[in-house]
Amino acid sequence: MTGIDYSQKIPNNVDLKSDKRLQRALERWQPDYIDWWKEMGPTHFNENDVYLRTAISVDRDGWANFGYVKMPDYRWGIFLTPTEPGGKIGFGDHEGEDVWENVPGEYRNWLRRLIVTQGDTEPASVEQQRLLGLTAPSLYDLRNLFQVNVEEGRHLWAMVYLLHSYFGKDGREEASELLERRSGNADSPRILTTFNEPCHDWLSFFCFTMFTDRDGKFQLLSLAESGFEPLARTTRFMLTEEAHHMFVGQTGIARVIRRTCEAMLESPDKDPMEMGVVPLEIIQHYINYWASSSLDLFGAEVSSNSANFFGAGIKGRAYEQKNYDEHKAIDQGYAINRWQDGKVVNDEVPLRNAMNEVLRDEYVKENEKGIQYWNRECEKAGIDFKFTYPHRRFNRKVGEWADGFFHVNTGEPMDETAYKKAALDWLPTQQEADYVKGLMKAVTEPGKYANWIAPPLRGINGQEHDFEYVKL
Ligand code: BYC
Ligand code: FE
Ligand code: FE
Repeated sequence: MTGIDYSQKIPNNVDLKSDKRLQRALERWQPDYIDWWKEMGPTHFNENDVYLRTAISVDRDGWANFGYVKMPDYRWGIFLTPTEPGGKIGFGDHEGEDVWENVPGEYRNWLRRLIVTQGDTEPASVEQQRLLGLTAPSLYDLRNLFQVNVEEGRHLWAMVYLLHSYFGKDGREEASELLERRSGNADSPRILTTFNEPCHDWLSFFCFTMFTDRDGKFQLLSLAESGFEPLARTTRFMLTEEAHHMFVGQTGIARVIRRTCEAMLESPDKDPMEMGVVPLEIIQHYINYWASSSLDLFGAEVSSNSANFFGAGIKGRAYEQKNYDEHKAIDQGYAINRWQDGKVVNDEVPLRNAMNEVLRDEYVKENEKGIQYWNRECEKAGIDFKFTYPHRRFNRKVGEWADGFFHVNTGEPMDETAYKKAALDWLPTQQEADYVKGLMKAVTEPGKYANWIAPPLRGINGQEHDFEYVKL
C-alpha cells in the first residue's frame, strides 16, 4: 500500500477507486481547487515548466522523482503512511485502547475544528506568497518557493480528504470554505493570525519558512500522535514534506548573512546599505517579528482546549511515544509564569492545561539551534555579531503576554512608552521594510544570484550551479 496510484484522476495510496461516493465528492472539489490555485497561487507562473519533486511512494526514498511540471498540472493527491495493525491510542484518557479508524462521535467537533484549522493554514501560506515569484533572487530560489507552494497545496488536499471521508455533509462544507477564506481579507480572513500577515519580500519568506513552517512541523508532530488514525497517518507523511520548507528558511537566511558578512569584509568602512546588502541588524528585526508572530500560533499558555484535546487522545505532545514514559499527564503540574496585575508571577497549572506551552517549549529549543547555525556564519567570517531568538513574551498578540509590553531579550515588563520607543530598534521600521523591498529585483539568468544573497552550497537534487530550475 505504500505505492501511489498515478493512473487515477486523483493520485492516491488509499484505494480511492473502491469508494465511488468519496471519489466523486473529491473529484467535484478538484476543479474548485484548481480554480483557486490559478487565481490565488503563483498566478504569473502557471505556464512555466518548474523542476519539482513529486512523491512516488510514501517510503523514505519516495521523494526521488524530480522533473519539469507546469504547476497547475502538479499531481496533487492523497498519501498516507501505511497502517500498523493493532495500533493503540498512545495517551490521554483512552491510552491503550484500539486506535479509531472512524471519528469517535463525542470528539467529532473538536477533531473537525483541529483539521479545519490545520487545513486553513496551507492555502493561506500560498496566498501570502503568491507574488514573491516576481522578485526571486535566482531560479534556484524561485524553484524552492514553488516547491513549497505546491506542497502546501497538497497539505490542503490531505485535510480535505479527511473532511470529505469522515465528516459527511459538514465536512464537505468546510472543505469548500477552505477555498473561500482569503489571507488578509477583512471580511473573510484565514483563521490564525500569522496567516493573515503580508509576506511581500524574500527576507520575510525565509523567516516565514524558518519560524512559521516550523510551527507546522510541531503541530503536525502532535497530530501525528493522534488516536484518530487517519489523521495520524496523513500528518506523518506531511512531516516528510515539511523538512524541505524549513531547510529553505534556515539556509535562506544563512545565505543572506553570508553575503552581508562578505560585503562587510570587503569594505569595512562602508555602510552595508550602500553596498546593497541587508544589514545584520535588519535581519535581526525580521527574525524578531516573524519569530514572535509564530509563537502565537501555539495558542494560549493555559488552555482548556489543549487539555481537552490531550485527554481525548486526539492531539498529543511532540514525540509523545519517544520522549515520554507517562502518557496520561494527570495529577501533574507544570510550572509557569503568568501575567497578573502588571507583574510576572510564578504559578503552577495542571499539566494538561499547559500542553500548548509544552509544545512551544520544544519548538523554541529547535529555533534556538537554528539561531546558533546563523551565528556560525558570522563567526566563520570573523564578524562580531550575535543573532538572538526573542524572548517568548515579546510582541505577543495571543495568550498570557498579549496585554503587556516586554523586553525583546530579557522578557522584563516595560511601560508602554519605553517599549514603543525601544521597539523601533527591535522590529522592522517602515524605512527598513522599504529598503528591503527595494532590493527585491528578479534575477532570472541560470546560476546568477541577486547581490544581497550568497549562492547555495549545493544544487537541488545534485544539479549543477547553472541549472535552469524554472523555464521562463
Ligand atoms: N490566531 O485555547 P486557545 C502550518 C484562538 S502551521 C488566532 O489557546 P487552542 C503551516 C483559538 O482558536 C500549523 N486565533 O486555543 C505553516 C481559540 O478560539 P475560540 C497549523 C487564535 O485551541 C506554514 C481561542 O483563541 N496547525 O501547518 O488551544 C505554512 C483560545 O485559544 C490563535 C495547527 O494549528 C492565533 N494564533 O490552540 C503552511 C493545528 N491561537 O475557541 C502551513 C491545529 C489561538 O475562543 N490547531 N487562537 O473561538 C490547534 O491545535 C489549535 O487550534 C491551536 C490553538 C494550537 C492553533
Ligand atoms: Fe503545510
Ligand atoms: Fe510547510
